Amino acid sequence: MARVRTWLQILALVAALRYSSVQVEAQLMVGFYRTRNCLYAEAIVRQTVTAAINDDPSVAASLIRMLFHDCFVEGCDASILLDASPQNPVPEKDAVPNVSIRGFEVIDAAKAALEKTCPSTVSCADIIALAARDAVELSGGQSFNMPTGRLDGTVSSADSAASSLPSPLSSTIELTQMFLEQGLSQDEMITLSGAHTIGSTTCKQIMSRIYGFDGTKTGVDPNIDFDYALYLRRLCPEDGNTSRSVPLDSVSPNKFDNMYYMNGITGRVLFPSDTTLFEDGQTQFASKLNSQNEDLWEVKFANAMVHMSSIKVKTAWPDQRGEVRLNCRVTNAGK
Ligand code: HEM
Ligand SMILES: *[C@@H]1O[C@H](CO)[C@@H](O)[C@H](O)[C@H]1NC(C)=O
Ligand SMILES: CC(=O)N[C@H]1CO[C@H](CO)[C@@H](O)[C@@H]1O
Repeated sequence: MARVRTWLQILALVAALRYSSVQVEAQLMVGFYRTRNCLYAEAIVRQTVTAAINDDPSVAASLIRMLFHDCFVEGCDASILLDASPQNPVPEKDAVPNVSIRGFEVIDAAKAALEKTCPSTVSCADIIALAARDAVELSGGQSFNMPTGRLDGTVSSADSAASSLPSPLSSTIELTQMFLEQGLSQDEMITLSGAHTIGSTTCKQIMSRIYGFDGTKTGVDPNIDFDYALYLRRLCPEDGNTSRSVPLDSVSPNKFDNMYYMNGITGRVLFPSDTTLFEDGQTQFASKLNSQNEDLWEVKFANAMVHMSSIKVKTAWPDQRGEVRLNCRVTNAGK
């Protein structure tokens, strides 16, 4: 009896998830702000992002990662932008995996420009999604339509960030599970990991793979190409400054191409969570395919970005959980 009840609960949950995701996708739409009298919403974001990237190309990677982190924690609702406040002393922004997200000032600049042209109209969540889309294209990736119509959330917590975001030490099974929990497939997980074709990390994140690695004479993780490890050791000397930056893709660090997968098949990716995609029998084949067919991967990447950016979006008016924030760093109630 208890077992039957459990099954019924699972079925009900599956039905509910289905229903809610269908509803959500029906409500986001390409060009939403044209229907809200804000013809130039996307152009204004684009202009701001272009200026920021011209000024500092490394901003592109941060903006793409920002969308990933926003969407995986409480849905794509700009919760990642909220600053600490007395009511919410430890927001998502301050969670451990978030330490290095940058680019908040680009979102602020776009929001300020939008508030002048279309007051209280364009959500911060949509700005994040559009900025990430533009960052892909401006770094040489595919251009694609990004549906809009998200509302901004009113909750943000470091705890949920810590539990929903994958760790760079995750295995294929763990990565797959975490993406599935967000409604994304294993293939989408592999496809989206290709974003590690731009951007950087710091030495401290990789030291344990290139020095004193357990059980090897060289001290290097045997899943890393040895010449690549020597190159990394030059960038990150053993007793040097571990805050120095290391490109995720050492071949074309600022170009949004499929080099991540080419690097991966030769053991030249940085995190265990990258390496596993090329070593595990479940993911090896798809990773290799992405290395061989850049056009296919670019299209899959665009589709997966659109899918990711629909995770648990808030679109219904009026709804206490959703609003168009006036300042992306605080909720309209001042929290
Ligand atoms: C599959 C699970 C993933 C893990 C475990 C992971 C982990 C990481 C880690 C540890 C960093 C370095 C952060 C730092 O040291 O500053 C990083 C950087 C980055 N990640 Fe991921 N990531 C994953 C998936 C994704 C996805 C889905 C995207 C976007 C679609 C993404 C985009 C990026 C970008 C662009 C950077 C460079 C950021 C910068 O230069 O500021 N990652 N990731
Ligand atoms: C370490 O490197 C970072 C980034 O390059 C720099 O900001 C910092 O000042 C350096 N610290 C020391 C002690 O040299
Ligand atoms: C730079 C930054 O915001 N660091 C924070 C990251 O998260 C830890 C743990 O919550 C905080 O102690 C840091 O201040």
